[in-house]
Amino acid sequence: MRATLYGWHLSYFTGKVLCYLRYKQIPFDHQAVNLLTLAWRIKRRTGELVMPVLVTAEGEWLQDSSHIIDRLEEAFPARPVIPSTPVQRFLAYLLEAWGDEWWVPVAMHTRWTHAENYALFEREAGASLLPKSPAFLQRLAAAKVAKGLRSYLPAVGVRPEQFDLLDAWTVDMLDLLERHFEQQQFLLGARPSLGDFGLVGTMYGHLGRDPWPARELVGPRPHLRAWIDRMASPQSLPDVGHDGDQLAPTLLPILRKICSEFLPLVEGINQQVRALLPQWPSGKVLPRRLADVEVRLGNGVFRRAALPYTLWMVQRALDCYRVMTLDEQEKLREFLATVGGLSWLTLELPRLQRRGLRVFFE
Ligand SMILES: N[C@@H](CCC(=O)N[C@@H](CS)C(=O)NCC(=O)O)C(=O)O
Repeated sequence: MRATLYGWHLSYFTGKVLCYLRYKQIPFDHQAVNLLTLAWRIKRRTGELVMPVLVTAEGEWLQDSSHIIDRLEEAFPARPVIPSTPVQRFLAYLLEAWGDEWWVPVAMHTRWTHAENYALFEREAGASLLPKSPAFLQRLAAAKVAKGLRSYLPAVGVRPEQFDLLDAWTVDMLDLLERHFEQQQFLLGARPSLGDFGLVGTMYGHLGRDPWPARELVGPRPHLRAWIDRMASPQSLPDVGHDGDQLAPTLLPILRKICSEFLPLVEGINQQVRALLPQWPSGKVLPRRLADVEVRLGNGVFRRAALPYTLWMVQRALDCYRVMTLDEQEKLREFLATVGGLSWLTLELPRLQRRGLRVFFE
């Protein structure tokens, strides 16, 4: 039996897993998940109405792109996506968390604020949900899902008063990425790492495919376009490891921004989650979102709801630091000090476990 990936090209986290499976050359069938599978089979097995889900060749249902990748890295060690040297290893996890979590407002804003994107969503979501139904039912089904997704916009920070700030941030960051991909094939060097798969979530299904951002944001940046295309249609690279701990100078301004923007967001979420800790029973899932966190963005202040799940993603990076040798930890600290990121290592996150889209205290 081959693995089956349930998800849509439109979906952020499906894009991440799709690109990963292709790069790893893992045999799989891709099924654009339909309503019955989404609302019944997936819901029953994972407790969530969510994509992507991967059913392994052994028939196990895996949910959460990071969990899927962790499991597949064990089963398919060729072309590892987790570097073995300390700085790159930590950065691969950190970039994954940043790609998965930080970029969500950009992906949602560029899709839902520009009406011209809706035709593609309506067509693909409708045909996937109800493949054999008349077009008007497909349109209704797509509209229902669209309504659910739009209802998340304010929580993730897509609020009209923040559009200008978000647009300006996006242009600056895409310019930094363009400069980087002009110099290097992938974020950490000549082969993709977990970090590239995190970032491609936003870039594949949303910015690279929705007509407005594909034309206005990605089109004018040919090196970014080429990276998205490389991620989506990977060349077969020789099965050797990553390039050691060297990093391209063009990655450094990106890392500095991650430390000056994403780290404060994580600290803000952690503050709220820690405040719950004394009275919250272990094993009981936390609310999916808490109150707003404010972070400085460019010349302004950006507000978005705290998602406790984000801490689980960062915990992955900190776990990789914890098990390093003292010498490796020292090398990582030395590097992080140069990009303003030492505080990543002193974050005191409560120990979290994941259930579906939520987390709980151990
Ligand atoms: N952290 C999960 C997130 C999965 C996720 O949020 N998927 C979106 C589609 S891209 C979804 O199904 N969302 C439904 C919801 O949030 O209720 C992962 O990495 O797989």
